[in-house]
Amino acid sequence: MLDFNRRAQKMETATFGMGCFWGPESQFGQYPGVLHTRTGFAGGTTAEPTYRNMGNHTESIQIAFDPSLLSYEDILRIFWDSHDAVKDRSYKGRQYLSQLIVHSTEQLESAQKVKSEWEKQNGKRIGTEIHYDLPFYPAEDRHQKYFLKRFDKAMDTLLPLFPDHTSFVYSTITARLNGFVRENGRLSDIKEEMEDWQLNEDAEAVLRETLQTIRW
Ligand code: MHO
Repeated sequence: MLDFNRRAQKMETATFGMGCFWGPESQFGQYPGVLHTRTGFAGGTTAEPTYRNMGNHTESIQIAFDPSLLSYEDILRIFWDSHDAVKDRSYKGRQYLSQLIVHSTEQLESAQKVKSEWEKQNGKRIGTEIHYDLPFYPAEDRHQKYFLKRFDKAMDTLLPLFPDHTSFVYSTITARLNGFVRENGRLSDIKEEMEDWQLNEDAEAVLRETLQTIRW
């Protein structure tokens, strides 16, 4: 099967919650340094969280990114600029908390640095919970690439390009398109960026043809 993932020099993981996970999956899917995205639950202790039985977990997204294209500090600035991390978000238990899971001491140091810079610049205290390397539990299929899946015609064209649902979710092109359908990024920018993905020739041809003919 063809591979529609941007080839990366380095790959790092970032995990965070900032309210209903559909929105941030779409927002972060648009950035050229982001390789793939997924939604899930994190930050709690209860076993086997699901959407209907989240326990003490928080709706979160997890992204794979290439730090040579998008730094972790930039991700954190976007994160804190894109939601209200100051107000108490606990009106629905822990479901919509502002939360950051760091995966290394370097990420923790970046978080402390960017947090205090942001607080100084904005004159407010950030209330984000920060945890060290807690597990991330992927959400059910229907919550992955949620906005893209609202476009039935486009899905009829896209799904057959992938051997299974997992490859559909973990691809760079579906991350970008899930952004595009919410006006996070433009189709022309995706086409241009694709030149740098280092796709094999067949995959590139199929993808370009698809983007040319797809109906929304
Ligand atoms: N208000 C939204 C939240 C969904 S999000 C996955 C809804 O129920 O449609 O929490």
